Amino acid sequence: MNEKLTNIPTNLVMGFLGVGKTTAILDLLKQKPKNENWAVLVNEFGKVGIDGAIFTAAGATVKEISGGCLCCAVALPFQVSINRLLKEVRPDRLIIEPTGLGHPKKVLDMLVNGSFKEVLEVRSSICLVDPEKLKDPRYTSHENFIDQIALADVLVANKMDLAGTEASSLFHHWAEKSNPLKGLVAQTTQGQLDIAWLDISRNPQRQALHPNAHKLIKMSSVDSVRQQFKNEADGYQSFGYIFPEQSCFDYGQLNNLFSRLKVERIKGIFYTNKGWFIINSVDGIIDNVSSPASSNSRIEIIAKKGELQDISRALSQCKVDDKLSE
Ligand SMILES: Nc1nc2c(ncn2[C@@H]2O[C@H](COP(=O)(O)OP(=O)(O)OP(=O)(O)O)[C@@H](O)[C@H]2O)c(=O)[nH]1
Ligand SMILES: [Mg+2]
Repeated sequence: MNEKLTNIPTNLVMGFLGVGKTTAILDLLKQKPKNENWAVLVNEFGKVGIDGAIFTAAGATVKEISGGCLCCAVALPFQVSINRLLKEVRPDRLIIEPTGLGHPKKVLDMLVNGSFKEVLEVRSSICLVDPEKLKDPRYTSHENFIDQIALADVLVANKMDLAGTEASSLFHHWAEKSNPLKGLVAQTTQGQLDIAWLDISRNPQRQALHPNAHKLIKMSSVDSVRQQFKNEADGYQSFGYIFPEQSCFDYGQLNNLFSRLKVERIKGIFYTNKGWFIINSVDGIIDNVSSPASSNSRIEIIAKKGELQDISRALSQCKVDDKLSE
């Protein structure tokens, strides 16, 4: 009979949309001791999950929960998925990537005080911050952004290659004013974290400043025939599209379309005339990485509320011949 699972080291890797959470977890997985088995649970705001495929392509054991955030819309699937992961994988460590739009308080409460109390040992919560965002009051006044920083034990400035001196000193100011002080403050690029930071202990004295700010995400619209999904919460909207298996897109036209969109975040997996690609865009910087074949082409776009309309037609116009007819 299997031994009862207890005290599995568990970490949250949080931070606002596109700050580099997935990049950081992929880097941590490369540092994982060979004899250990880690599981990753990733949560996406939109219904069309992309990060799960990125982790799977990197060979990680992953469960993806999409279509809301862990604390509200998908709280139940969250608990079911953790149970399943623990049972199937019996991991030596569990890493959780909550959606960048989520509020971490309820997630931490569920892990620390809920039914996982005996099973998981929650260690440091790591928050990544893009220092340039600290210059923009639209972020620094966003309650979820503030509380991701407030509840972190380890605070890391990522994207230091893009950070100017003003942004860098703002980051230090935020770190210094945190109370209790952070267990560790660091700066990095490409999400390079030291694996030892995962074992820094959690400080239960950390308090959310806006514990009730986060509003329940509702799946505002699901068109299951056309495979189009919309979601909305806390001033943001997501649009998700899943395309028929045989769709093939023109690589150049897709990139042209994405470069014209003024949105917060684009994540997609596409079969194109140049092969399979993962497309990632934050702050207008588009990053394409070739990818193993996936089940279908799909995309998730997140924009501030009212700043994006349905782009299904524009996407369809980027299609070339279907794969099956090649
Ligand atoms: N310039 C620069 N880009 C980075 C750095 N770290 C990550 N990125 C890029 O930022 C984009 C988003 O990275 P992700 O790791 O997907 O970010 P995320 O926080 O997981 O995004 P969401 O899950 O959508 O919130 C990708 O294109 C990364 O390659 C960095 O240090 N510098
Ligand atoms: Mg991610």
